Amino acid sequence: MFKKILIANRGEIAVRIIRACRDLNISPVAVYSEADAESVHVGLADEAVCVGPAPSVESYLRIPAIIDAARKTSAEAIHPGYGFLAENADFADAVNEAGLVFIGPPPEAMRIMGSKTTARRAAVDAGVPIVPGTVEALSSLAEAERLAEQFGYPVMLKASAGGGGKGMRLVTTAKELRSAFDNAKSEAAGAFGDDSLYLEKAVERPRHIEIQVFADTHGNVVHLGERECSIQRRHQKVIEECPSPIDDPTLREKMGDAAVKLARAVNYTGAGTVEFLVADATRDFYFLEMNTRLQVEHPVTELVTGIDLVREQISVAAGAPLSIAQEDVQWRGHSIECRVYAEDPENNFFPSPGRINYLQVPFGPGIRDDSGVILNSEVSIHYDPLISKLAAWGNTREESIDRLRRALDEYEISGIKTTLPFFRDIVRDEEFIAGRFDTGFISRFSSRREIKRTGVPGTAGQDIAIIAAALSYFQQQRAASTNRPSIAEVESRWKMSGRVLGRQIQNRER
Ligand code: MV4
Repeated sequence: MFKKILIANRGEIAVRIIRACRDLNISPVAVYSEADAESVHVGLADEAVCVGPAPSVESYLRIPAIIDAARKTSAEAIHPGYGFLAENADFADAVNEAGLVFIGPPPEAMRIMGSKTTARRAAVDAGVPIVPGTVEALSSLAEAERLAEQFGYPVMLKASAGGGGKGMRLVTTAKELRSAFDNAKSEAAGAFGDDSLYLEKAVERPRHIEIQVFADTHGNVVHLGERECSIQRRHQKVIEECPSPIDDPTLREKMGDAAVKLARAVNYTGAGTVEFLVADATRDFYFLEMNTRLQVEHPVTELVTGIDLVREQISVAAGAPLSIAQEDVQWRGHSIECRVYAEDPENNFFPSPGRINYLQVPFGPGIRDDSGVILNSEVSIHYDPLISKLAAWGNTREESIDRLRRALDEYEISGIKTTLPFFRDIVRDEEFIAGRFDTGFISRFSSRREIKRTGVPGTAGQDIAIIAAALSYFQQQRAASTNRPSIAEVESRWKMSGRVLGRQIQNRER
C-alpha cells in the first residue's frame, strides 16, 4: 500500500479523499492555489504545496506544478478527484512517466471514452446497445440530412468531443436541421476546438440512469448498481438517488452486465460510470457515455452498498484485487443526495460567492454531509460553487425522503445564498415523492415553484442575470486570452458560458 498520496484537487472531494487516506493509514498531501491557503482540505492534510495563483489554469490545472509537488513531498500516487485533470489522459501519462501512480483508469481507456464517437464504437463492438445513429463524425450537412431522414425525426446532433450537453441540438423537423447543424458546429469548435458532430435518434422523455463499475488489475470487473440522475438543471445534476425509483432488479442486472462488458472491452481499471438513457415506457436502455472518474454522486452508492469507493480506488491502484465479488454486492435501503451550491435559486441560480458567517450542519439518523467548508470559509468566484453534498439514507425511499426533509430544514447557512430553499421545496413536491419523473422534471418543477412563490408564471430576474453573466464571461475570456484555457478550465468557467449560450451548461465535474 502507498505511504503517501497527493490529492490534485480542492473542496469537498479533496476532503473526501483525505478521509479515505486516513482510514488506510496513508499520509495525504494537499495542493492549493493562493486563494485556497485557508481552505479545509489544506488544514486536514499532513502537508500542503501551493501550486499557483487563484485561476485554475495557473494552479490546479498546471500539470508540471502538480507533478513537482508530488516529487518534492515524495508522494507515490496522485488522486485527481473529479473535474480539473481527472479525465485528462495526457496528465495520466505524465504522472506515469514521472514514476508515480495515477489513481484512475489506463490513459488508453480515458482516450476511447473521451471521444463520444469512439466510445459509441467501443459500445457497439462490446454488444452494448447505443441510441440508433452514427458512430462516425458527419462529413457534411447533406449527410446529416440523409441520415436524419433514415433514422427519423426527432434527432439529436451532438459534438464528438462533447458531453454534458455542449454542442448538442434537438432537431424536430427537416427545416431546422441546417441552422442546428451550423450552431452546434460552432459551439463545439468554441468549446472543444473540435467541430465534428454525430447524429442520434432522439429518445423522448428519457431517464438518465448510470451504472457504477469497478475493475482491478487482475481481470475482475463488477458493477455496484445504478444511480438515478434524471433530476438535472441545464445538464447539471441536482439530486441523485440509489437505487432508481424504478427499482427493477432485472433492469439493474441487464444494465449492470452491459456496463461490465463495456469496461472489460476497454481494459478498464478503477472506478468508472456508464451512463444510459432509459425509455421509461419500454425500459429500453441505450449507452450514452462513460465517465472515467470518481463522480460527485458516489456517496449514494456507498450508502446503499456499504462499499467505500475511494478506499477501493486507492487499493486497486496499489495493485490489490477488488475487495468484493459481484455476488457479494448487496443493495440495502435507499439514498438521496442534494448538491448544495452557493447559488441563488431566486435569481436564476446566479453564483453567490462570499464568507459563510453562520453554519449549522444537520446530523442524526441516516444523514451524511460531504462538505468542503466550515464556519468563516470563503466561497471563491474562481471555482465551482459546490459547498456540500447532503445525503440521506433510509430503509425505504420514503424514509430517506423523510430524513432528507428533516436535514434540509435543520441545515442553515448565512452570508451567502444557497440552493437549500430549492431543495426544501423539491422534497415536498408530489412528482418527486412519487418518483415518476424524467429529465424534464426540473423544468416542470421550477414552473410550479415560480407560480407558488410569486403567484405568476414567468422568468422575472432572468434577463438581468443573463446580462450580468455575459459581462462576467467576456471579462474572464479576455483575462484568459493570453493563455488558451483547457477544456477543464472552460468548463470551470461553467455556467457563465452556459448562460451566455442560453442553454447547455457543462458538467462541472469535468
Ligand atoms: C439525448 C437525449 C435524448 N435523445 N440523446 C444531455 C446531455 C448529454 N450527456 C446527453 N443528453 C441527452 N441526450 C438522445 N439521443 C436527451 C438528453 C438530455 C438529457 C440527458 C440526461 C440528463 C438530462 C438531460 C436533459 C436534456 C436532454
